[in-house]
Amino acid sequence: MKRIALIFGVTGQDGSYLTRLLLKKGYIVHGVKRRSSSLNTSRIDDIYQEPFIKKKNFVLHYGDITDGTSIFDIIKKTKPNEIYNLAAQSHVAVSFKIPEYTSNADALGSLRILDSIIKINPKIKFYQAGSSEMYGKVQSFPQTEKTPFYPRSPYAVSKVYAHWITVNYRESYNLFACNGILFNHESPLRGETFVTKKIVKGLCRIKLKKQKKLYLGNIYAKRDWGHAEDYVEAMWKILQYKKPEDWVICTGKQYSVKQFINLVAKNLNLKLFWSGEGLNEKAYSEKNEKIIEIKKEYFRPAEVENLKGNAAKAKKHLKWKPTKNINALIKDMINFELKELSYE
Ligand code: NAP
Ligand code: G4F
Repeated sequence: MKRIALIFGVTGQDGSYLTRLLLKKGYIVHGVKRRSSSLNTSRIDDIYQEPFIKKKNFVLHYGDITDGTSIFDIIKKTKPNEIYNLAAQSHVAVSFKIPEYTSNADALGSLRILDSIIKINPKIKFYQAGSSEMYGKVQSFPQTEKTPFYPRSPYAVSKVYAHWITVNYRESYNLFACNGILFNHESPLRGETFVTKKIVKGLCRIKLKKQKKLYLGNIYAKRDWGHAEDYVEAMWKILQYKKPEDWVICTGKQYSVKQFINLVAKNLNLKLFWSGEGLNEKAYSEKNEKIIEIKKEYFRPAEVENLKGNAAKAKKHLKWKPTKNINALIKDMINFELKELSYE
């Protein structure tokens, strides 16, 4: 019997990599996409061209994580063995602008799926896309499954709710429901307004003289950045483990946004000269052109300054470890961007 997976958030960065992984493993994959006035399937359209996929093994359904009726109907119709909840308003800064919607989608969305599972088939395995943002104002270092949460944004507060409702349904109804606590993971398919993609795209365009300047916010925040392709493998492993548990997935290495900028610039052979402090900090090119400036509008009302995880549990029990370091990630992102720019 072929295994059936249902992915909420199939059109996102992780949805795209997870779909490819599961199809390669022989799953039938159902994905939930939102109705949108412009096309929102660009990350998954080319999956149909892949030699490993039979068209009938990948099916898309219209639905929305804020709409309980569509969630219930899709789960009932597709009869999945595994559900991956990747759907979210996933931008932390935007969550301060649309806190109510973010909470509805990111917190209650998970509840809606869990509640449909107990009504339709409690044997369905469930993966919740948790986030290192839940550690927020970090209470210990590095962060593990035991580190207490201290969320710093409506996004992170919503993810904490989703985390605990997943634990609660696991304990109350004996569900195979798991939380992945994933640290930042990036790729060529990363959304354009996240900082790594913004930096890679911006510096590639500056290098090719298609753009003059890049505007950023807090470049002293530190993150533990991995590659999304590695992290979707962890999601799958989490649901294959002998019992349902919660897992930290990270690289254990930390860089500041400024270090990330410098690494991208080095890879592009762009020399950067930094000067000034705070909002006046700037980076200049060899020809003394202002390339990077800091803008207040990109700072958040509350910041998460310092994330670095410890994935010892996943390494030991899931036999998972990241295969791509920061340099491999940056090279992958740059190569993709330069190829895209060559079509412009
Ligand atoms: P992403 O690229 O922003 O993708 C989010 C997905 O959710 C998209 O398919 C989006 O659809 C969909 N979505 C948003 N609102 C929805 C709604 N109301 N109903 C149905 N679908 C909706 O995010 P990602 O980077 O792939 O992350 C996947 C998940 O992991 C998210 O839950 C995120 O919060 C979480 N996470 C991400 C990271 C990371 O570093 N990437 C780390 C930890 C946790 P559209 O394409 O139509 O917008
Ligand atoms: O790339 P970011 O927007 O990612 P952030 O806020 O860490 O959230 C991402 O990772 C989480 C996992 O920890 C996910 F749960 C979440 O869904 C998302 O995928 O920002 C990274 C850092 C922040 O400290 C931010 O203040 O970069 C700083 N930053 C500086 N200038 C900027 C910018 N962030 C963005 N997006 N844009 C800037 O211009």
